[in-house]
Amino acid sequence: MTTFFRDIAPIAYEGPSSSNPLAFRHYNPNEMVLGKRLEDHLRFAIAYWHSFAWEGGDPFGGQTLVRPWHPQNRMETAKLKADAAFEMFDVLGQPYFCWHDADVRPEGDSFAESLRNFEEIIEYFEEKMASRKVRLLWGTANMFSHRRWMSGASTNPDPDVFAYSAATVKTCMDATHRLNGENYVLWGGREGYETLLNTDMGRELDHMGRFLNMVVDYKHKIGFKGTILVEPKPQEPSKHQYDFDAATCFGFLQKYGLENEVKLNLEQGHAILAGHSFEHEIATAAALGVFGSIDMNRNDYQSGWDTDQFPNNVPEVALSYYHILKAGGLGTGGTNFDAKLRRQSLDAEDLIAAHVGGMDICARGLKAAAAMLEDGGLEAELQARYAAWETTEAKSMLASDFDTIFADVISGKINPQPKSGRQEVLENYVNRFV
Ligand code: XLS
Ligand code: NI
Ligand code: NI
Repeated sequence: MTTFFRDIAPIAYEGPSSSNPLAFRHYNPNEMVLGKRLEDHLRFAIAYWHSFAWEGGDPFGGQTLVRPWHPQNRMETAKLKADAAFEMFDVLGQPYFCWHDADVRPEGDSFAESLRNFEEIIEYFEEKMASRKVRLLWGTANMFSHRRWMSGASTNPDPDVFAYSAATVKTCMDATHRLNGENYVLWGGREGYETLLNTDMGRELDHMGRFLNMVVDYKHKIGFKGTILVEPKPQEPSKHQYDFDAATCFGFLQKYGLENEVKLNLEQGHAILAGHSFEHEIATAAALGVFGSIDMNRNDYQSGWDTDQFPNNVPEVALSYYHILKAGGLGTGGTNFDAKLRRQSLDAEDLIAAHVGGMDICARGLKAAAAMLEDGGLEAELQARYAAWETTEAKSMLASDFDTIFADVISGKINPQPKSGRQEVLENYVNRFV
């Protein structure tokens, strides 16, 4: 036992009228929504990096958070950090967690030493997981923090770094497989560029495509049944990230023959950075058949960078889950809180309250989304708007050609009459549910 969370009891559902900051007011894991438990809809995960590895630094100052598991460069403290992490999982009762290799183990002096450290921690996790319900949603490799990745991982101009990246991902996939992870994620933090003056973009994209094919081959070779996920992000840290958004990623997957093997892990804040709404990214991925999982957070809407705050906007979250439910739900994916405290939020209670609030917001959002689906108002409006496409005339027009269509238009048989798009009516409709 660490002493970090000592006074905090497991969080209970107390209902909307509760004023206890450490109780769920909307997230009741056993509540049935559309015939399924809320916990099984939302599939919450805690991100090891933000909650346990991040020390509170920002571009202007270093560490503000002081934890019993600091400094993080020793095996002893890595185990203490794992103890605290699992204690928090016991407090929150969420079903999943996620990690990068670099969050959980100290870096060694060689690849082999880093791997020994990593494997020891994975074994430690395995022991802890044996007596708990918490499972691994996904593992991933941090190939962006250490200086060796500064010019990219699989897209590095140096083939030795491609090799180091391949060996690193192999070890992270092995560890994910060993812990029965349900997905494996690749976020290309340094897969992009700062200037074309020193970058051969076509070659880098080919290397990234080859690398992802190796990931998929390895998945099949070891019999990993989870989903391989790529996480789009448009900028930060590279000025031009190759995995810009859902549509860009789909084009990339298709070019390298991976659209049936790889899906997307979409993040709220990344969607906004790309100039989209989160529901746009979800609907795009769903329409293209590559929706996988979500990283839930929010950015500060004034500062314009990836602030990774906890979500707090029910109407936004509701529309996101609406499109997720329409797409058939999260599947092997989940709702991973890729979110961190503000650097002044020093206490264990802050960390718990942040997740309690995030889980409640998501629960409210999902319930509102389910209510809209059950009511069917938006679907009915959509059907009405596209109803003319169901007529035999429209269907045969679609199967004809320009000359046939031209004949109908020039004869005056076709003469379009504009109809209202009813946006305000629809916005008012949504407002009844959120
Ligand atoms: C960074 C990304 C990262 C991925 C995992 O912006 O969101 O946290 O989710 O590497
Ligand atoms: Ni992010
Ligand atoms: Ni993320």
